[in-house]
Amino acid sequence: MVLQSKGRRYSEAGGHDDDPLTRAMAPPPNETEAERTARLAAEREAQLRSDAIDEELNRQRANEKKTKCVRVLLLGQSESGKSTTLKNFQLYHSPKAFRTERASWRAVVQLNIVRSIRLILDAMVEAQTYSSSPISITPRSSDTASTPKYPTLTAEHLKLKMRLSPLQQVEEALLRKLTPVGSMEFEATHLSSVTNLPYSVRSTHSPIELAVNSSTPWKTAFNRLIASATRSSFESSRAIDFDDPNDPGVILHACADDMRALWSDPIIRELLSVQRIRLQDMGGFFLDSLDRVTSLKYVPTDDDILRARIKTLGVSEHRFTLKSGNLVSHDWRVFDVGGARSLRAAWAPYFDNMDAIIFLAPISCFDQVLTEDPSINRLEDSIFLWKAVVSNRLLKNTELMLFLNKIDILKAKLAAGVAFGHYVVSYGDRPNDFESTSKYLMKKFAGILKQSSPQPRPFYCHLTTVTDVKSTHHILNNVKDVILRQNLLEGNLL
Ligand SMILES: Nc1nc2c(ncn2[C@@H]2O[C@H](COP(=O)(O)OP(=O)(O)OP(=O)(O)O)[C@@H](O)[C@H]2O)c(=O)[nH]1
Ligand SMILES: [Mg+2]
Repeated sequence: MVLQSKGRRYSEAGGHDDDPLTRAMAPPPNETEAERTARLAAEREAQLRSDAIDEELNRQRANEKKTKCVRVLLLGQSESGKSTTLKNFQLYHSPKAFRTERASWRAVVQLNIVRSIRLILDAMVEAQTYSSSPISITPRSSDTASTPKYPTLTAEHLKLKMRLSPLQQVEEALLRKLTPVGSMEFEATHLSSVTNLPYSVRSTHSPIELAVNSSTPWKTAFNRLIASATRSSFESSRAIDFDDPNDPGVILHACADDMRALWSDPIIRELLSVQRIRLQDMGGFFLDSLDRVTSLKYVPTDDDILRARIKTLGVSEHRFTLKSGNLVSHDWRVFDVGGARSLRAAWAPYFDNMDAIIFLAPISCFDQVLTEDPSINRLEDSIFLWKAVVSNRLLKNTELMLFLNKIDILKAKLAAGVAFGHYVVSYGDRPNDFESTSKYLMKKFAGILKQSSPQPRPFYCHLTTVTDVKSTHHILNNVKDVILRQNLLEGNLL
């Protein structure tokens, strides 16, 4: 029963329904039959329109649901291979865009060559300095008895050294190209030091390396050139102005014979060996391809781009869309961060809301130390980082994919007789071969996951060489499947 009083309507329950919307919707008090029929027809039509809109909205929502975002973070110490893994994703999912950047990578490869040569020249200076004085270099503190003997450099070596001095100009020109004028974000303007030296030597080298802040578009230095190119890989070679007399490639080409002579010289090889400098194990090693990479018309191949080394300072992101078999597509976002110690504080904000982490541990580095802290062994640092990641509660629901990386270098090192057990004491006198060492390390990392994870988690581990496109694509496909399956199982993508 409804009581009417002073124009207001009250229900028996004592409430009132003088809601303005209800009043506006109420039929006029003196509605005729014809008006009523017309009103009901209009209401029916409005209802039909509203239903159609609802249907369209539901369809759109269903479509949006089908395109969910999968977020993957690449973690690991500096030089572990994070950016190289990101390059693999780019090469796989956006090959055309990847290849239009060849002109930028050409400069990085050239800079990498200059760095390798400079390391040899530095080693020669060191040999000259110490040749007539007592040598203070020791392979490890425990090996003080074994004092390395430097080979004697000849006048020809010193001539070579002098003839290669124009490379300093090349280095400066390349750095000017790669680092925009006045950019305060580019902290580093020098090249990397050697980190596979004996502990006592390493601290004497300055640890600054060419780095780019990914928030700064360093590749725009080459945009003028790239803009004129079409997007095919063949055309991208035209993006390079080969006739530019100031192209650093001109001096590099002129120095090619001397660089080759230096790198193939047996005395220089011996000198590097005494100083425990294995250039071929370092990122950005191109000395075995000098003919090709110093040719005047050199354009980097995909493989060269994967091998080129430039340190990351900021955060890079790569997006791509993947269609699954059932036609549901997912947007993927892969984040690459800087791995140097001073940059690790920037990782934490990315921990929230990550579906998976690909953690890279370069296991060939068992005999090396961190550039940023020569008192820390690189393998030890990777293990420490892995433990920190697996035990982090924010990441307890994040899928972890471990890449024990740089196995090509590990194999070469073991074959060259570098003793794993000498650096990893707990390994004891087990065989110094790849099968045994890799198995030992897998067990070690698996054990840490088991012990330190806040909840039981599967151990996904791959032995990788991420500079190898073919095997890496195979592994990344597998990783993508696992991430997708797990996320679908957990309902994150439904
Ligand atoms: N031989 C070999 N070289 C590798 C492998 N993985 C990476 N590299 C090289 O090692 C160097 C360092 O790799 P990056 O991908 O730049 O390392 P990063 O983890 O991004 O390093 P930061 O940016 O300093 O954190 C590059 O020159 C790579 O080409 C590998 O499996 N084998
Ligand atoms: Mg990087």
